[in-house]
Amino acid sequence: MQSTTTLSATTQRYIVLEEKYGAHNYHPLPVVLDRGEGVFVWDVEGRRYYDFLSGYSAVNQGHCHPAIIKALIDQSTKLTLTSRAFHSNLLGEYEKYITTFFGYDKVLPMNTGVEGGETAIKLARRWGYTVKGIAENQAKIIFAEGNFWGRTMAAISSSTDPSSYHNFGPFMPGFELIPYNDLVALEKAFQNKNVAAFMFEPIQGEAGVVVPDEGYLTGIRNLCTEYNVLMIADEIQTGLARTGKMLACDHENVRPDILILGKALSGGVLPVSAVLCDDKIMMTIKPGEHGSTYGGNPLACAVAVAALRVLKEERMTENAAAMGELLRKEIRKLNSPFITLVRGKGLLNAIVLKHANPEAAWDFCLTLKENGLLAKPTHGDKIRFAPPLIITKEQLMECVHIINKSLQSLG
Ligand code: PXG
Repeated sequence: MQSTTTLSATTQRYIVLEEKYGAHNYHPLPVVLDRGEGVFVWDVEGRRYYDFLSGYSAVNQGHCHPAIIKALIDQSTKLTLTSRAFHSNLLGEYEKYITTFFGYDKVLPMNTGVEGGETAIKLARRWGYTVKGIAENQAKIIFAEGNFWGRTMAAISSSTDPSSYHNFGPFMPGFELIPYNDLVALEKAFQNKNVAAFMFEPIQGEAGVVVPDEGYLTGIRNLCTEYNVLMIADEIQTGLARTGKMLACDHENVRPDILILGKALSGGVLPVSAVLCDDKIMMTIKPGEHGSTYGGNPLACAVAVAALRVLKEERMTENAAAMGELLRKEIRKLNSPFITLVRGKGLLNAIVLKHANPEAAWDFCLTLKENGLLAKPTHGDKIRFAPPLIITKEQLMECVHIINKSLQSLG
């Protein structure tokens, strides 16, 4: 690990300040950023980097996208928050826009991704009791091992990662785990009549971009329909053009019963999440039974419409598909003995690094940083490569060059 003493005094000052006054719940790379534009970010020394994390896929549209920032600035001078105690002139417009965009009857607006997940589970439980007829407090939600959907008590209650749940118990009851990418296990779990929903990521992001077999999504859809269980797709990381389709479920033309979106729904500008479903599910929650001070605020509505609009207008889905294909092909062509695997869809990719040194992935990210590209390891040996979806072919090839140069130094 690089010690902060090798860093410039300016960079070090910012890092020391965070370490002294901030909780130690993250382990960031030693780089201090103060500006972003498109696929680039700059540090406080003025050095430019390609951003290959994109705020964990929140910045799909690129940093400070002009149309999104314009929507933010224009709306911020008019009205930012009404609370849901009153109506606003933008909420209905936004709700109409996003439900038409994704083809659902209704949307429930929230803020962070994990709140979207919590909301989806509440909806599923309520539907389970009032529509499916599950006995009181008996509802079960099934999750896949390796899932990640945030850090609240409910989210860590479904986690199989000790660094998420250890010493934070007791946990939420009514959650059950099965292996990911395993339709036999799913059908077995569905034998229990109390199962209300299966909540899953179409590609597991934080787990290291784990892509399931083709047919998995279709299999989930079919089993959910057959057993009257809600299919909840957490597309917070996979959605919004990231994987080369507007939704990752579109790769198999599958429509989830409940769709959760977040992250890039604001293009990285502010926390905006959404839960979409049809009336038969959404209408089971009545006035006063769920909410959030900031959910559906006018500023978020204006930003979200702009964030969705530019995805379509600038054909980011198509670019993500083409550039992702190119990135995987070019990395495979490098034939590095240190890369055991390149996987992903669109611009949600990861490499698996093989090296005698257990710190190799971290060290490799430090070298990438020195060479002008920011990426972050996950689960030790995996490194996500997920640039903004507006990256051009020339930029991508420069990034492949940086990756190649950095691999040489692993020696
Ligand atoms: N669902 C998925 C699939 C995610 O990747 C969330 C839900 C939660 O979103 P919020 O906005 O509540 O963070 C995520 C989050 C981290 C981290 O360390 C978070 C994510 C990915 C990697 C790291 O917080 N995604």
